[in-house]
Amino acid sequence: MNRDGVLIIGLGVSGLAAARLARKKKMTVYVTEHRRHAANEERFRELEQLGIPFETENTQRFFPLCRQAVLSPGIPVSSPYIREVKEHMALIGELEFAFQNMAPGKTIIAVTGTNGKSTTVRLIQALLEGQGYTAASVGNIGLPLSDYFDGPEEFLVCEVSSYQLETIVTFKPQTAVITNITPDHLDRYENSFERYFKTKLRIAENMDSSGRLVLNGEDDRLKKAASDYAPRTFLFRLEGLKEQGTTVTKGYICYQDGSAQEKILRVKDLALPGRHNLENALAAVTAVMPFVRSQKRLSQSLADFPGIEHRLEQVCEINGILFVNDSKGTNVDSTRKALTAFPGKKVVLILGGDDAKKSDFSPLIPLIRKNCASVILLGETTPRIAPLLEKEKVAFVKTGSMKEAVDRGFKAARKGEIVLLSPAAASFDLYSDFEERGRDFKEKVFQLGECV
Ligand code: UMA
Repeated sequence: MNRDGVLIIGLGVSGLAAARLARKKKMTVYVTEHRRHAANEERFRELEQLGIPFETENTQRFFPLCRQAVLSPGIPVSSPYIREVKEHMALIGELEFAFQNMAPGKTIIAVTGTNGKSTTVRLIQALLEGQGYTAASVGNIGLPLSDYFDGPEEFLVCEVSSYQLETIVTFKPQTAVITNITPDHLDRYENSFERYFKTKLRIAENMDSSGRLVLNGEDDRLKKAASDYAPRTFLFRLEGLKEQGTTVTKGYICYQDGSAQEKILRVKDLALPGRHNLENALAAVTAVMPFVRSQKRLSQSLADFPGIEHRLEQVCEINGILFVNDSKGTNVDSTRKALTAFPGKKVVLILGGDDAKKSDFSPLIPLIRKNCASVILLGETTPRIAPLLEKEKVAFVKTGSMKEAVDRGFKAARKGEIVLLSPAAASFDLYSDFEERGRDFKEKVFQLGECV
């Protein structure tokens, strides 16, 4: 029996992209996916068109034909099926598979971190394009690296999740950025922040001294841990930066390398709102600096960048109430950042979602007390958040749908206040992903009345 096949495990967007890549590279490929339903029907149809054999339950049927498995990031390596797979063949993740097959000549800038990844990725792409390069934002942002392995782009700006880093072997970006690391996804790491932290750092494990590692300079633990790695380290921090990297001096975003300091842009000319976005901007500048051809164009692209959908996205204003979609706020830290993005304004917060992560919501309470007029609870987390708010005497209502949450938020908010969807939880209790949740929020907002 010929054992040269590749077994793609999972037929989400990653699995499909890996299957396409394998087929283009003329590999013998099989797909195993444990569910066939309306939402993935089109993917199965594509496999049929490509002539790729598949099964709709995870069995051992293809094991004797395969030497390598390619895992989708959402499937934990510790699951019983994956343990069986590993007894029969080598296992890598989709990101690693794409990297191993990457066409030569591309520069990969990889971005990981708990929050700010997507904004930083999109901003790096915009800054590179502003310099005249071709670039794409890929990876965990929703566009698997496998779909870009032989594309025309000179730069691939790749958002990388901890899930993807669990299964790398040789993945080696030229530049890596770690935006920040705070607790998230701990359910996947036996509740150990240490394990999650170490997984994130794997982004730099194959880089050598020609690489550039961009780190959040406010995180001493990160700086210390990164000193074990080979690439040159550049930092970003809002103030007091002594090392090489990007900081704010006298109201200007400044880049410093050695003794010289270059002014890039006045902070108040940045379109992106919030302190955390300023940090993302500093990170992005630090990452692109070696590729800058025109500093004037760098300043312009930085000033013009409007932000991304579902991330503190200003939807519209109705009767003087601003609606903000932060559906991508899927963890506690991210919602804390959202709550500090509107200084001097009171917020009606729509909070809650899927409870699989069993996050501790108590770190939100001081900011809710300080910045929120009231809280609208939605989703599976309600029974765990409600008692916390009750204890702190914070006004809240429980709702059962996005429509109800938006209607209640609109009624509760006064002129000049903000209705903010920032759930601090994943969306899978009511939606297929945070994008669907964000779109639903916006749709319900648009139904309220005339937007300005
Ligand atoms: N499955 C099996 N057997 C199992 C378990 C699952 O066959 O035992 C199947 C599932 O039915 C599913 C597939 O395997 O069809 C798993 O797919 P997946 O969950 O890996 O999803 P993809 O569509 O491939 O999307 C993944 C990322 N999803 C996750 O990491 C959970 C997407 O990140 C990413 O955008 C995409 O690859 C492209 O790189 C999403 C995410 O939530 C947005 N990421 C987390 C985050 O950002 O916090 C890490």
